[in-house]
Amino acid sequence: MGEVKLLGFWASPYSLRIKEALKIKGVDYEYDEEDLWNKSQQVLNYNPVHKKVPILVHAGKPIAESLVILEYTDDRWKGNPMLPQDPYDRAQARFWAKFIDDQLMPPILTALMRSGEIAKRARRKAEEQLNLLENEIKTGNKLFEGKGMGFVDIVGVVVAYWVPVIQQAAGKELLVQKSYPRICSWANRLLTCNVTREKLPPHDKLVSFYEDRIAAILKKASRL
Ligand SMILES: N[C@@H](CCC(=O)N[C@@H](CS)C(=O)NCC(=O)O)C(=O)O
Repeated sequence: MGEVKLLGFWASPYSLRIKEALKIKGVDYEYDEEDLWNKSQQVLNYNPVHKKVPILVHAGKPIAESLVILEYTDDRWKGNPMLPQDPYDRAQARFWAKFIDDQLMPPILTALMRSGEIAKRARRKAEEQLNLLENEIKTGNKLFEGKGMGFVDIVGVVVAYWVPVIQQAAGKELLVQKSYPRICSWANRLLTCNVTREKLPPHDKLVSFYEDRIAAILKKASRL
């Protein structure tokens, strides 16, 4: 099948997805920890478009973007499928994964990591999106049952682990049990799964990483 290498970053929720997927598939790989403030030539060569990690290199060929890598991994190593088998269910899984990355996380991150009017506006948007997800889970959508780690579950770990960490680092509350009980139950199920628990970055180290990031972002914004 060829050699597998993952270029990642310890605090990256996107890198974690690929670590989980490779674990689920039972694929051995070499791991290169990247310095995102001093990117290696491999990152620039393998992902010239975004210059971001994760990047999976399989038999010398690079694949970038976590959702694309997850699909590649599922197609390439057939055991323990992550996407559902039924075409409609697969489409739904892709839809909700994209929703999490494109619609839900950006306003949450802005609400938590910025200040003032920008944060306030983002918070309203984030609440709207969280309500959409809460209502979707309420309909009984099977993708959020959190039984085993499917495609949407793996993507959802960013909501389950990173959002509470960033909330703590920012000293703000947004995703809370009393407002979003179904999202929080799903998140708790994801975090009790062994594959997730084994791979998560250490909690306190991650909080302090985000405290520094938030301080840097706010300092930069105050100079503008
Ligand atoms: N949409 C990308 C996001 C990846 C991403 O944002 N990676 C961050 C680390 S968490 C990165 O490499 N940042 C470097 C940079 O922005 O220059 C994915 O799903 O893989």
